[in-house]
Amino acid sequence: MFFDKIKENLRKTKEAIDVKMSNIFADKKDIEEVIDEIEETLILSDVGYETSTKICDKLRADLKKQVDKSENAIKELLRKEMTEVLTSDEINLNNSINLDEKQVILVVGVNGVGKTTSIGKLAKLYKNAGKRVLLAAADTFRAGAIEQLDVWAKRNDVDICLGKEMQDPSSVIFDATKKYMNEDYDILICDTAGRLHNKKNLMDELEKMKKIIDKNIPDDVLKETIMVLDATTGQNGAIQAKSFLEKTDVSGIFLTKLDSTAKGGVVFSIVDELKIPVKYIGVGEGIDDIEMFDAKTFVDAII
Ligand SMILES: Nc1nc2c(ncn2[C@@H]2O[C@H](COP(=O)(O)OP(=O)(O)OP(=O)(O)O)[C@@H](O)[C@H]2O)c(=O)[nH]1
Ligand SMILES: [Mg+2]
Repeated sequence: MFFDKIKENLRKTKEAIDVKMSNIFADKKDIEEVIDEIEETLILSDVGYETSTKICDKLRADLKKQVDKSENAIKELLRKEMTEVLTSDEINLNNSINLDEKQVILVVGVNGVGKTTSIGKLAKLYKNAGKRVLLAAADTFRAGAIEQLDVWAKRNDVDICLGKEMQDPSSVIFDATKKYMNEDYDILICDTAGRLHNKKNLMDELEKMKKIIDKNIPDDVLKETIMVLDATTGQNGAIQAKSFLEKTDVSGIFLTKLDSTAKGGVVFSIVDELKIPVKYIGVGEGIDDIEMFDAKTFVDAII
């Protein structure tokens, strides 16, 4: 049931990869030709050039070692290689999600990617796990942003520190971290602006907020910076993420809107190139449209 839901949510990406793959096998071709076409399919599905090449090089090497070169056997190997990209030792997996750990999560990302909505979903996830959740509305720049997060707080019946429009966002984070400590919450999730007067401004503000979190929150609380990325932007989103990362550290990714795009293959290029784990995925606009990312389940759903 659970697996069927994921499969349905990732249907567009599956169509882009799996259906094309079946066409490759439909005509009799030699094995080299098959792998070349698989590589092309992956590149066209936003897996990214380098990551696709890497996966297919390994596939070629694997296939040399085995006799069975049927469609099923090749797909099985492909699933293995693709899962490995997502679970490689190089990725900092010290932070597999632990719903039981105390944590402060700073949510960052450019405007419109789905930060506020994703915070609403996370709040429900943690609340359902029995945690006391506090939200901080530190996007004081865009008109209406504070009210938007407040709506999610009310929907979830969790507390919130409300900034005032144009208030210094760091002062909202200051108040929220104090309240988190004084009132012994489990989870603090902070919304931030996707856009300020300019990009340098935005990065400087994020650094300021991180410093305040570091100062006010002791080391036994996990501190996360989650970057939200919009999957519908495919490779462009991956490039955008790279430039973001030059300026600020990120501990995990929340990849949104996978329900409405065929570009879900971008997961592989993000994880492979940025070496940052995808921790959550967004699969719709509703409060329950969130999944904790699992590499094997993801790969099995699209191939
Ligand atoms: N289909 C789909 N839509 C989503 C998902 N996550 C967010 N959205 C939609 O994306 C749009 C933008 O979401 P917001 O949460 O306002 O994005 P934001 O990053 O906070 O935007 P700013 O505050 O303007 O920077 C809304 O229409 C959301 O409903 C998702 O997983 N799937
Ligand atoms: Mg927002």
